[in-house]
Amino acid sequence: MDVDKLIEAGKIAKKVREDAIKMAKPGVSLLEMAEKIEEEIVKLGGKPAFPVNLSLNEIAAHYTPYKGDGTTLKEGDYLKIDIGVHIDGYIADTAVTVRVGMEEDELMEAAREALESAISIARAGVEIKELGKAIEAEIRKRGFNPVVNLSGHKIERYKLHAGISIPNIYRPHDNYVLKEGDVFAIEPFATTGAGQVIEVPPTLIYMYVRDVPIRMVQARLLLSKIKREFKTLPFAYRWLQGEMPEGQLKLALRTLERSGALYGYPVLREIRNGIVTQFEHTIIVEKDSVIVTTE
Ligand SMILES: [Co+2]
Repeated sequence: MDVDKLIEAGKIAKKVREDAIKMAKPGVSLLEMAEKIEEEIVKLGGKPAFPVNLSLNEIAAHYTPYKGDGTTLKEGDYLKIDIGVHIDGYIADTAVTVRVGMEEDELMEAAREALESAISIARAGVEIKELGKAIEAEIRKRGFNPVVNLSGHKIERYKLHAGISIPNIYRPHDNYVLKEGDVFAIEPFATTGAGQVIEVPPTLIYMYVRDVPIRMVQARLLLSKIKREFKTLPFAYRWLQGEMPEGQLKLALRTLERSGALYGYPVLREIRNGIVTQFEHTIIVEKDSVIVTTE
C-alpha cells in the first residue's frame, strides 16, 4: 500500500470538494459543475476515481449529468456532491450535502454528525457494527431515518467497493474487525423518507466487469477503450458522449451491459421520495485512531 498516494489523493479531493461547495449557487447547471470539478481533479494531479455524483433532493446517489443535461440548481435544493480521486489507483472518496442558497439544517446535521461520530470511535479492533450503531443513533435522535440499503465501503487499489460494507444501521452480524492499514469510506445517509433507495432510470454510470466475446464491432472497440482508460473504476456515460453517434453509443453500452461485460449503476431514489443527505470521508485505520485522508 502506498500511503503517500492515498494522502495526496485525499488532499486533492478535499480541495476540489471545498471549491465545489462554493460553486453550488442558484442557476448553476449540474453539467457545468461536473465538468469543472473533474477538470480541477486532473489539474491538481489526480484522476477521477468515479464520475462526480451530483444528486438532488430525493435522489440519493449515482446521478452524474450528461452532455445536453439542462438541470440547474434552485434555491433550497439539497445537493449531494460525491467526489472520487485516485492517484495510481489509490482512492479518496468524499461527499458533502449543501443546501443551495441556504444554511445547514437538521437533516444535514444528522448525516454530518453521524459521520463524525463513526470516525471518532473507529480504530483497529473495532467491529463494524459499532460504527453502524453510532451512525444510526445520530440520525434517529434527530427524528430522521438512516438509509438501510446504502453503506460505506472498504477501498482497495483500483477497487472502490472492496467487499466489506459499513451500513447506516446497527446489524448484529456485522462483525468484521477493523485492521491497521484498512482503508474505508464512511458515508452516512439520512432521510425524511422511509429509509430505503430504489433503482430508477436513467443509468449514467457504468463499470468494466470482464471480457466477453462481443459480435458488434463498435461495442467490442468501446469495451477495449473502457478497459484501457478507466480500468476497474466507474465511468460516466458523459465521458463517452461524442465517441460515436448517440444511438450507437447507447446500443453499444446496452449490449455490453446485457452481456455482463459492464455493470450499470442506475440512479438511486428514496422509495418515498424523501429528501436524502450524505456526508463522507475516507479513513486509514491505525492502532489507536484513524487518519482521515479527506479532512
Ligand atoms: Co463512497
